[in-house]
Amino acid sequence: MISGHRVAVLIPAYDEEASLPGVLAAMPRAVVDEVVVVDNGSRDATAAVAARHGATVVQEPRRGYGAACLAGVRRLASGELPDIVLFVDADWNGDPAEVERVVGPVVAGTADLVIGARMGAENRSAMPWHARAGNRFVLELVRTLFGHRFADLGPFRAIRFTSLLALHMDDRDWGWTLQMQIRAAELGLRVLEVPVAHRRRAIGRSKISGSVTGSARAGAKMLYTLARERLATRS
Ligand SMILES: Nc1nc2c(ncn2[C@@H]2O[C@H](COP(=O)(O)OP(=O)(O)O)[C@@H](O)[C@H]2O)c(=O)[nH]1
Ligand SMILES: [Mg+2]
Repeated sequence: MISGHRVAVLIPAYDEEASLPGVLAAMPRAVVDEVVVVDNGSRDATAAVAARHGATVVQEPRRGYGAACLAGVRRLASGELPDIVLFVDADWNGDPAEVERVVGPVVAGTADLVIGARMGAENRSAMPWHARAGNRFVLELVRTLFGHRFADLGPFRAIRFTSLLALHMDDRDWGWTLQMQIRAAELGLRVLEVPVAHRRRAIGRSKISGSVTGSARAGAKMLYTLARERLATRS
């Protein structure tokens, strides 16, 4: 609880038994009220590890990053409503102080969506070239097609819960973060990007940007999302 704001953390997880303990331990208790881990059909002990470390576990057997996030949002909407949702990847190893930096502007009422943008020199080595290139390409298309300028599509982000519900998110895959920021901007929400450090996954296996084909697959999903959003908003 921070200044009377209930903060829920949502972590989509697929085979993350190794990295979850570190992520869950890093969540500052002074800020975070509840952690929901969505086990997206993991073959390892993700669910048991998450529960043991105090998280609420939601099962979503239908695979997909967005599908997992949607399942988590549905759960949050059915309980004690949070004021703010913070999305955190299961391999996150940023500085715990960043949690407050990303949540802060929503608490202060100066932003509705705060995107942790992976900027700065230290990130250049942490993100493989194909992930960086894909990110840049997609963001350039967003600028051309929608006129919205973003520095990143990073997963680490905080959003006011009522704003999130107003976006009627439905992307079930890697287009999730892209859809969120396009819709937020189109709806006229106040979107802010704050720089965060991005370090290479310390433990466990990278499933997307760990390989060129992984990045390409995620990029293709994003282009699909981009086309869909463009057709929906300008028809
Ligand atoms: N829901 C869901 N999450 C996934 C899947 N694959 C990876 N993830 C999660 O998405 C996040 C990013 O995956 P990661 O492997 O770290 O990708 P990278 O950062 O690009 O290397 C992590 O929290 C993973 O657990 C999947 O198929 N479904
Ligand atoms: Mg990762």
